[in-house]
Amino acid sequence: MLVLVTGASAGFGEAIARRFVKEGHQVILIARREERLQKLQEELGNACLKIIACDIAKIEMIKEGLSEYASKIDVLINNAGLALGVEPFNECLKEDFEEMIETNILGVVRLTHYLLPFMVSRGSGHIINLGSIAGNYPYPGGNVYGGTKAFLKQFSLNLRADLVDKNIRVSNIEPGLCGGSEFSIVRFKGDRQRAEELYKNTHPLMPEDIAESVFWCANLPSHININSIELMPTTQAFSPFRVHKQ
Ligand code: 8X3
Repeated sequence: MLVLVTGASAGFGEAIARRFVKEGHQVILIARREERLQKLQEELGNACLKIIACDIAKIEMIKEGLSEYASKIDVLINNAGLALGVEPFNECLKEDFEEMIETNILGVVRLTHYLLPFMVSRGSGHIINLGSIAGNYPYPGGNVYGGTKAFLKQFSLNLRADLVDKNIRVSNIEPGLCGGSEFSIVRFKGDRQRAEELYKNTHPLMPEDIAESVFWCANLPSHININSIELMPTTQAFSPFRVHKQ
């Protein structure tokens, strides 16, 4: 299979790329950080057909980079995404929530809109979106991030409705607490200590666990569509509703 992974220079994206290459598949990788992408490409060797060092918001540049391969992509993995800040929404910065919407929603929609017609005309393909438990359950400070992930969940299900007669699969992977990536360092605006605290003395998921679920979805027989997978570490669960008392 030829697999396109966004946000591929670290974390989930890197682990997903490695997982597919390990089983003999080919990958194309998109991410902002060119040096890291180049290093990964060197490691992956011939299995990595191309790297595109570009922000997911720059769809025209991505289209140009993909032009030779667009009609051949079997699996699109919309992984690029971020949480920026954990303040209540009334204290959120405009540039932060706009960047989350730009990357987590528009980045996915634009790239999917570009590649889907190729899959439809070929009569095969699989779109795998990286959602989050934050799209299923609200938590304080999740506001716009949770909203973007809820969008991905519903977008994935609605694509299924459109594509039922096209032999194209759509899956939404919804991880909970996951360490081993830069996700929380970005979420806490570079506060590494706070990010480390979050994962300390617990046993979070790791990027390889997410990669495993993505790989499993993509490698099931083609008549099986996994609509969604919600996965949490065993050490994460639900809290009671919060009640404010005067
Ligand atoms: C984020 C999941 O549990 O770190 O997508 O808030 S969690």
